[in-house]
This record gives sequence, structure tokens and C-alpha cells, in this order.
Amino acid sequence: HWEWQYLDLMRRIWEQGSERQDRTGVGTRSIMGTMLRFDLAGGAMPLVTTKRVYWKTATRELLWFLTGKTNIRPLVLQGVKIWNEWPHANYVRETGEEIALDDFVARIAEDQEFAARWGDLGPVYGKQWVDWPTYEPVGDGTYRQGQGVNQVAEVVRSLKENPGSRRHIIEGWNVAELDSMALPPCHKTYQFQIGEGRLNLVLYQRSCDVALGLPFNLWSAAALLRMMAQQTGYEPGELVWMGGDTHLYLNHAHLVEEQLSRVPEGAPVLELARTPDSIFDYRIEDFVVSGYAPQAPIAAPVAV
Ligand code: DHF
Ligand code: TMP
Repeated sequence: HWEWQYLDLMRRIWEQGSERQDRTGVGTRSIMGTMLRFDLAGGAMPLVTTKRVYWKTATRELLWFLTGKTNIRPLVLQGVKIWNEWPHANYVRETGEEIALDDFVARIAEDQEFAARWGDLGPVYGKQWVDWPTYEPVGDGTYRQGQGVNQVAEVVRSLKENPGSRRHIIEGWNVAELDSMALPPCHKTYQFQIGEGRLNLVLYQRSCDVALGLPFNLWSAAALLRMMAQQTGYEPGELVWMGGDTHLYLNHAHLVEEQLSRVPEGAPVLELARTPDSIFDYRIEDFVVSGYAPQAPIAAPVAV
């Protein structure tokens, strides 16, 4: 079962990882440089079964990236909570007002102006993926803003027009804009490749929360690969996931212990119910999962 790769990684980090103080102050055990591989033939998906993973939430996040939006309000309005902590922490830091997370999120939902001011994460994934900023020299030594680059559309085009290329890349790490992002991108580089008529993808993730983030990241990368394959007419191939600092937070001990006592079950399959006109036209109803009977959820706090 593919999922042993995930569980083995979790065990290896917990037992052999080096302990590090990290930005959040929680502390981690960590291994630098890791890899997982999955074959997506036949609709198979790397969807973790040893706890319930909210794959619809992860899919909604992916579709939100593809809209180019960076404000959490559209997620909040769909009940997706995974990005709420960062704008909240920013609000509390900047205003000094000790508002509870739930009250802050309710205001984001109710008040569009408040959301515009306080709900934005800065130029994170969505912005860089579909509207990477460019600058053109004016001639007098100054620059003006040029047309943004839609990297996702470019990759769809290059896969069709130049399938042998080794340059099918979507990059999130815009060095010039890192300082204005709530979090610099974790899943930062997507490289597609055609081999033996199949579409493969290497994802490089510079920093990985194995307990909370990774199940989402694997699902989303596989879903993106499937969508790209559908749009370009290739069969889905392999997903190769590469991690930089791959870690477990020290306050996830209960999750690690519980999850490592469980055994993977079943082979969930994703069907794309429709072929949308473009990579930007998918809707949540297009994602139909069968064969997913996960074990019980395991809640754990997210390090902010
Ligand atoms: N920070 C940290 N420390 N770890 C992360 O994984 C992380 N991920 C981010 C932003 N910042 C992060 C965006 N993605 C959850 C999952 C993914 C995610 C953020 C949070 C999470 O809390 N998952 C829980 C609950 C999911 C839910 O309620 O919908 C889970 O049990 O999977
Ligand atoms: P960092 O910016 O200090 O590396 O912290 C980011 C944390 O969030 C780190 O624990 C990795 C985690 N993370 C994921 O694992 N996956 C994700 O998709 C995101 C956004 C964050």
C-alpha cells in the first residue's frame, strides 16, 4: 500500500529526526531532504486513509489558488478554515485588539470591507501562479508594471506545444515579494514532464508539516496532475514529492502515536466527472471520490 511511505516517513522523523527550534516556537523533529513517489494510473490517489483527510477542503483551496485570489474570504464563505489563523494573528498584532479567532472569521464573512483590509494573505500562491508580476524598462532607467504571467496557462500550452520540454514549471517563490506574504510558499515548485505518454509531476516543498500539511499537499498535487492530464490529453503518471525541511511538531505526539498504530485500508479513486473548457473552469462537484472509508479523524493544533 502506497501509504506505508507516508507512515514510514512519519516514524523515521519521530524516531530519528533532529530536534530544532523553529519560527513558531513550538519546536520540531526534522529530517532535511525526503522523497515519496506514487503512481496515479487508473485513478489512484495518495489520499491518506489512516485518518480522515478533508479532501474537499484541500480541493477548494486548490481551486481558489487557480482563481488567482489571495484573500481568505472566498474560503471562509465555503466553510474552509485552514488559512484563518494567519490573517487573525496579523490583525491582533497590528491592532492590539484581542479578538477571538471565531469572531474575527465571522467579521471576514459578514463585512466585505473588513475582509478586503484584513483577509488578504499578500501575493501568495494564487497571485504568483496566474499573475506573476513583470516589469518593463521605460527607457529612462525606471520600470513600469507589465502584463502578469499566467504560469498555469503557460504550462498547459507548453505541454501541448512542446511536450519534450524540461521547462514545464510553476514557481511560487517570488524572491522580490516574499516579505509581503503572510507565509512564503511551502509547496513552491511544480515541474511537469511527459514520459512514455504519461504526465509526471515533481513537487518540491521547502518546508513540510508532515502531520497536518502533507496529507493536503499530496492530495492537491495529485489533483492538479489529474486536471493537467485531462486538459492536455495525457494519461496520469507519477507524482514525485520532494521535501526540504520535513518535520513533525513536538505537540503532535498524540497524533503520531495514534496514526502509527493504524494500518492503511482501501484504495481511493478520483473520477473527474466532466472535462471543463480550461484548467480554470473546474468546480468542486467535478471531483468524485470513491472507495474512501477513512479511519477516525485525529485533531491536532496548527503551529502559527
Ligand atoms: N502552518 C503549519 N504549521 N502547518 C501547516 O500544515 C500549514 N498549512 C497551511 C498554512 N500554514 C501551515 C495551509 N494548509 C490544516 C491543513 C492544511 C493547511 C492548514 C491547516 C489543518 O489544520 N488541517 C486539520 C483540520 C482541517 C479542517 O478543519 O478542515 C486536519 O486535521 O487536517
Ligand atoms: P515556515 O514558513 O516557517 O517554514 O512555516 C510553514 C509551516 O507550514 C511549516 O510547518 C510547513 C507548513 N506547511 C505545510 O506543510 N504545507 C503547506 O501547504 C503550507 C502552506 C504550510
